[in-house]
Amino acid sequence: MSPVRAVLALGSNLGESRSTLADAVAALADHPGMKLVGVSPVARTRPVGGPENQPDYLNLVAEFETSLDPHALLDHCHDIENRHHRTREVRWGPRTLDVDIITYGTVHIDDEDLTVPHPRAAGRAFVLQPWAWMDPDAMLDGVPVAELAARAPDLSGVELFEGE
Ligand code: PH2
Ligand code: MG
Ligand code: MG
Repeated sequence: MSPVRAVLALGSNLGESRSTLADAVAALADHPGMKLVGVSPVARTRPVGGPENQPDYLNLVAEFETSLDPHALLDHCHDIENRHHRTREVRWGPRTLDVDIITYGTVHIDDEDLTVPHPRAAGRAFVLQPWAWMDPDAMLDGVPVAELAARAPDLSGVELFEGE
């Protein structure tokens, strides 16, 4: 199988989020079927959905060249989440680490385990804005990511994270 470009989105709003995200990108890349192509700057983002009063998130997007098929890539993402003690309790609730597959080449998948492109990515600035920072020419299903970011309802809650 020839390698495919996959875009992954990472988020964290519990624990040492900045180092969790850095460790997770390194762990994702540390696999024979994965090669890191690019990482976005980190965004500090207000939570979208989920319980009231959860902490702000740090989010980033990373692009990989992968020889894993989509479900093997999903398993790899879950492995890395589990290493960071991710528990799955409240939908959209606070988490140490979330790793989502946003795109897998231009492939469309919709089965019980995986929907690609990610079904909500086109409307989420916490994914789109870091992605556009990383790759100003990126496209999602034929639409410029930067354009989608500009009209996403949560754009005002997304800012560049410069450390604290
Ligand atoms: N992830 C969610 C739901 N809401 N909000 C922000 N700001 N960042 C996230 O990563 C996020 C969210 C579901 O995975
Ligand atoms: Mg998610
Ligand atoms: Mg997820």
